[in-house]
Amino acid sequence: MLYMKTTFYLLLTLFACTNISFGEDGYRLWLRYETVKDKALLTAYQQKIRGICTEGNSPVLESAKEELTTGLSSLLSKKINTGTILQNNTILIGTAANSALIASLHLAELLQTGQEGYTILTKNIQGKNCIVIAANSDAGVLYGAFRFLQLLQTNKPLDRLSIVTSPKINIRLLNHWDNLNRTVERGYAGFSIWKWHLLPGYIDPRYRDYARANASIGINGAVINNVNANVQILTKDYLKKAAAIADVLRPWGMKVYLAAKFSAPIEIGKLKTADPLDEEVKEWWKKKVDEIYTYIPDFGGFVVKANSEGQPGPQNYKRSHAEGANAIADALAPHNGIVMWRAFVYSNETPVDRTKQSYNEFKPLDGSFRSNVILQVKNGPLDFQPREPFHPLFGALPKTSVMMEFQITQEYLGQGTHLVYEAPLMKEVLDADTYAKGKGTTVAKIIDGSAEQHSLTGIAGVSNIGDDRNWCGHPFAQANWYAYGKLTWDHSMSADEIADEWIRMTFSNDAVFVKPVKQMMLGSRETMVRYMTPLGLHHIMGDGHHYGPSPWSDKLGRADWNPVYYHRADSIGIGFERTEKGSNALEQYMPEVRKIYADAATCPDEYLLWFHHIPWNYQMKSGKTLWNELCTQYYKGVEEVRAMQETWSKLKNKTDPEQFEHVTMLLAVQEKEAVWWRNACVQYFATFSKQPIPAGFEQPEYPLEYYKNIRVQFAPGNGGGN
Ligand code: GCW
Repeated sequence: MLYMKTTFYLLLTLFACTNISFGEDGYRLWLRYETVKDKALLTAYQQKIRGICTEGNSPVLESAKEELTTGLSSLLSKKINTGTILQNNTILIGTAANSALIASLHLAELLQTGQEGYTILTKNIQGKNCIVIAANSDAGVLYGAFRFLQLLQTNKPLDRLSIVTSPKINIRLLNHWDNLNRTVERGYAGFSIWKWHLLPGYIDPRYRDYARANASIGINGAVINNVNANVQILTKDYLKKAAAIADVLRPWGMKVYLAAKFSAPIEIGKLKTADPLDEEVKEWWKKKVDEIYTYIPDFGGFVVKANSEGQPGPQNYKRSHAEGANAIADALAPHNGIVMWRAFVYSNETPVDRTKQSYNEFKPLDGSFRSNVILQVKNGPLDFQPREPFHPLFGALPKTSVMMEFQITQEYLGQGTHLVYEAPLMKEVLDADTYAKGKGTTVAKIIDGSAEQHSLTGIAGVSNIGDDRNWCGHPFAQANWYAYGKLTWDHSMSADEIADEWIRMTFSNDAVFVKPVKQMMLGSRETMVRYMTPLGLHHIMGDGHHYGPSPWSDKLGRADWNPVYYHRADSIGIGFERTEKGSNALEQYMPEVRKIYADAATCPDEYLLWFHHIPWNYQMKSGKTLWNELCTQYYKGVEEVRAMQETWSKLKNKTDPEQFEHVTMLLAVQEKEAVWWRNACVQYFATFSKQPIPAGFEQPEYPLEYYKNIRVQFAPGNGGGN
């Protein structure tokens, strides 16, 4: 045993002495806890941190203690003692309820930390120099422990700590679009991490690491199955499996939620109807929910995708979405469970403008949902495109709790191969001004409940996690999981700040590495917009799998599934007219927002073709014609990917060789695909503009027909059953 311990510390020292670590496979995510490289800092940290003092016990507190102990011993390359006696240079952790020491401090900070927040303070207690991590709940202590470790991981000073924080949003979830057969809808990182067939008997150690990672960024729950739900999840066998997952997640402050299929009363309840106003149906949901709570006592609730993309829903029975949601919500209410009812709906009749549907459907229902129903609204009115304006439902439903749904997985954002840092996209939406209650009513203030005084607040991110060794496929895709989590806790953080933390924790604190990588990440989303859908274009990707460009597609079953429906290119120009001259989708926004977008002259370039059909020779703000600007954007996008390759190539000796190679290869794929997007789109749109690609730009390698004939077979994430 002693021998093993010595070897462990020897190894730690060995790693600490070298500049880089080898064989980094990404499994540890941002929780690597590599020994602090800066010698002076390491010594300072070692002196300040001798041990951990904690009183009381609970599974969550145990997690906090364990994480701190392993994290600190690795970061500081020394043994960390834990005990109940306060000594000099100890970290005191706990709540006033479980620690008499903390209670005796009467910390005013705890009045501001709410249920899940925490405070981290440098404090002299009874003549001893301490660091206090205190909270009102064990979960708060856990979040504080992770934050403290993060301070060391990112080499921050510990001298005058005075952190007081609490999450701005209460329900902070991942949505897994994971099928019971372990395929993942729109997943690009392998199969589902949930080994359903082996549950509940075999508990993959990965579940715990998954929970740790989520806790480290403040995520407090997960919907573990696809919104295109398989009704089996609500059967006894599967509930036992879900309960086994819940047991692993619970000590890390996470709750399990399930996606429920509206027709469950028929499919597994053997009833004749799923009509939400039918007494037997209501009774069925009540019994089912009661049963779930016998397996999972802290079950969070359901997400429901109804009357959307073929899923059954209340409209099958001529009932409204509110009537549907309320019937299920009533069953959950006695247990404090919630229903997250998705607003991503569209009717069977092809509409004038698909982006108007969700608002048209839900706006009239404001005020008719139960208090435990929260409407889950995608960030934009269409569908997770590289860029969309914010969804007009944000700010339009003052009497309804509304939560955000982001897509972390990169369905439309380069899938598994493109380096796209999504925090700028998320921030763009969160910071958008709805003007719902005057200037400054941002989307963030709608979803954190502050604008309209809602206490049921939530945010969901469609997970990008799979069973790939590194969890997310692309090493940089981990940053999107991380950034999403950070923003769920504090949407006022900047994309820059979050990237900075992530790079330092995941790769290195070396400024020579951090600076260029951060720059590359921060620009990457705009770069992707440029080579895929510049100037407000949208939905011009491949059919079904959504991989690669296909702006010419016009043969799909419904008009609004086809790219041509969205770009509307013709001999005059390009773009979807959404002002009153066209579909008037703009009408769904507040007058101040309308004013910004209604006039092509003032509408920002980013949204021009989203809201306007613009003539090819229209003069843009840049002075160029629309056609020239469109080409310029596509070409610039490709150039920027090449610049990313250049930046990365210079960092060869600054990071782990395995990861370096991985990213190098993926950037090469991204460059090829960016060129594919550019060449396909520019040549296709040229058939309408009847203008050549401007002089000076490299000519596409192949003619348009070549790109039209590319058939992508077996692209991941598409189909596979649920
Ligand atoms: O973007 C679309 C996806 C579907 C998905 C749907 C939804 C789960 O292509 O795969 O289905 O959105 O959000 O329901």
